[in-house]
Amino acid sequence: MKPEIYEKSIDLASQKILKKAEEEGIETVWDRYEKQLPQCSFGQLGVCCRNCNMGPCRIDPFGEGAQKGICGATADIIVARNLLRTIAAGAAAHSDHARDAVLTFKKMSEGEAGSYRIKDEAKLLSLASEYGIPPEGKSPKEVASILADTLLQEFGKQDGHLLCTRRVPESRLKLWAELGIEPRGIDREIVECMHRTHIGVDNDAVHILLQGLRTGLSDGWGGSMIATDVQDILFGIPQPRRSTVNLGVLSKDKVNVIVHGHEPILSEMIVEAAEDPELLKLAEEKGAAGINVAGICCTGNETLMRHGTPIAGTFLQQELAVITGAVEAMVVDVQCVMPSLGELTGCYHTKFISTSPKADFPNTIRMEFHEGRAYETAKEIVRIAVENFPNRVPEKITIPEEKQECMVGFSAEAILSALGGSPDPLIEAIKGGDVWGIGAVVGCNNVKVTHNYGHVNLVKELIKNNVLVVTTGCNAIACAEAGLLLPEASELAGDGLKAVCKALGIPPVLHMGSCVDISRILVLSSALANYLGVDISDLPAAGAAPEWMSEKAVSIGAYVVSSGVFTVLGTIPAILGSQAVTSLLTEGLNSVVGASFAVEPDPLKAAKLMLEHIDAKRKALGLDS
Ligand code: XCC
Repeated sequence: MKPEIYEKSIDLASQKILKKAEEEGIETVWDRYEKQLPQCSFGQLGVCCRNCNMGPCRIDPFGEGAQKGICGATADIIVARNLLRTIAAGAAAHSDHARDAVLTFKKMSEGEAGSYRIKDEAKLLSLASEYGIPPEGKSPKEVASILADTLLQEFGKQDGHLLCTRRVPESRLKLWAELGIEPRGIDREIVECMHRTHIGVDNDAVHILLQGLRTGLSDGWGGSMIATDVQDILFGIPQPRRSTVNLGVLSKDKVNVIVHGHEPILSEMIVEAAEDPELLKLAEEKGAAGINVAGICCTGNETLMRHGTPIAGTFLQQELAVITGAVEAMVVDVQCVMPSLGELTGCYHTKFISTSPKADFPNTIRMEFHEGRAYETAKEIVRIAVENFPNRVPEKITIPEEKQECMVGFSAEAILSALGGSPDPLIEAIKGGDVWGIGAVVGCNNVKVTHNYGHVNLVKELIKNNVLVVTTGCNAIACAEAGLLLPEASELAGDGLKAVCKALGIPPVLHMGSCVDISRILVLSSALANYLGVDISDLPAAGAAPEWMSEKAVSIGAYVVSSGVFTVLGTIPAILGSQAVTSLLTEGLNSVVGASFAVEPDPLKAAKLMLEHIDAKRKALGLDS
C-alpha cells in the first residue's frame, strides 16, 4: 500500500511539497524507494559478494543453500569484507574532501588562489605549533605553505602515525597502539582496505574489522580533522549566530541559489558573489529584489556555521527544494547529491550546475571550479541564476511558509568561550548532575524511515533527560527545523539542563557543523576526558545516527566507537548475515575499545539505551547522584 504523506516526513514544509509533487506527477526519492521494494535480502544481510568474476556469490541465510562462496568465503568473511569496503569508501570521501581543502590552502599560500586568504591567523599559528613548525621569521603565508606540505604528507605517509591522533587522551592512544589500529597514512589505510578485500587476501572477520577501525580512525583523526582545521583557517572558526532553516527560506522575490554537497571551497565564493554589486544590479534589472543563497546538506552547514546563510533542507529535501518551482540554480559539488536532480530540474526552470572536476551528473551545466579563478567562476554561476529569474513560472511556484529560526556556530572553540574560557562550568554541571551527560547525534536521512522522525524524537528525549546534545550534518538541520537549536528550546529540557542553558544563553542542542566537523566533537570529547583525567570511553557520553544511510556514516561509526563512544544506529547496517560480525560490533568491541554499537530503530528506545549507558558511566565515575 502506498504510504501516506505524513508517513514520509514529519516536516510540514516537506509534506506540502510532497503533495505538490503528487499533484504534478513528479517522481521523488520516496517513489523510487517504493519501486525497489522488496529490497534484496541478500544485500540487506551483507552476504552477497561481487569481489571477483567467479561470482556474484551469495550465502543462504537459512542454512539450507550454499554456505560458502565459490572461493570458499563464508558469510563471516563476506560480510566483514563488504563492511570494510564501505568504511574505505566513507573514509575516502571525507579524506579526499580534506585533500582538496589542503591543496587550496597550499595554492593560497603560494599566491595561486587569489580569492582565498588566511582568515584565522591565530588558528594557523596554533596548528603550526602543534605540527612543530616554528613561526619565527616567517610570514603567515610561509607558515601556511609549510603547514600545507606537512598536512599533505599525512595522506601519503609511509612511516609513523597520523599527527592529529596526538590530541586524543594518552590512554586511548596507547590502546590503539596495542591493538595495532593506530592509523598510519590516510591514503594507505584506504588502499589497504581495497587490497585486503581483493580475492584471496584477508579472510578472517576479526582481522578485517580491525582494519576497518583503523581506517575509520584515519578519517576521524585524520581526513575529517584536517578538513575542519584547514577550513577554519581559510574561512574562519564558526561562532554562534542566528539564521533560518527549511524550505520556507526560499524567497518569493529574490533569485534563489542553492548550494548543495559538502565543500565550502566553492560555496564560500558563491556567498560572496551573491553580494557583488554588479550581480545585485543585474538582479534588480531582471525584476528580482536581491539574491538569496540557501544551503542543503553539509555545504549548507558550512555556510550556515560561518555566515548564517539559511538552509533549505536536509538530504531528503533536495528534490523538494526544486519542486517548489522557486529555485533559479541548484549548484552542487560532491557527496549526497542525487543524480535524479538532472531529470527533475528539467521539469522546472531550475539550472542544475555541477562544479567539481570529480562529480558529473546527468543534464548539468558543467562549470568546473578551480582555485585560480574561484571568484570569477562563482560570479558566472550566480549570473546564470540571476538571468534565469525571469524564466520562473508563477503558477508552478509554491514556497511553504515554514521557516524556523535557529542558533548555530558552536565550534569547540565557541563552546569553550560560551563556557567562559574553561570547560570547568560544563564539568561542574556534569558532576552535579544538572547536565546528566552528553549525546552526540549525527547523520543522514534515510528514505527507509520517516524523514526527521528519528532525529527529532531521539534528541527531544535526550534533552528531556538533561543530556546536552551536540549535533552535525543532517541531524543538525533536522533539529533546526524542529526548533531545537534555539535557547528557548531549553523549555523542552529537563530542569537541570534548562537552568544551565539559561545561565549560558545557549540552546540545549549545539550545532557543531558539517559531517567532517564530527572531528570537533572528537576534540571536545578529548578535552573533557583530559580535563577529568580519564579516557573518552569513561565519559558519560553516547552517540547516535538515527537515520544514517551513507558510506561516510559507516566510517564515522567506526571511528566514533574506536574512540570509545557507545553508538546507536537507527537504521540497520548490512551485517546481520554474519553472527560473528554482528556480535563483535554490538558486544565484542566493548572489551576491545571500550565501546560498541547498538541498533535500535525506535528513537525513544534508542534514547533509553543511551541514557542507560550514560547512567553506567556516571556510576563508574562515582557521579551517581
Ligand atoms: Fe548524511 Fe552526514 Fe550526507 Fe547528510 S549531508 S546525508 S552524509 S548527514 Ni553531510
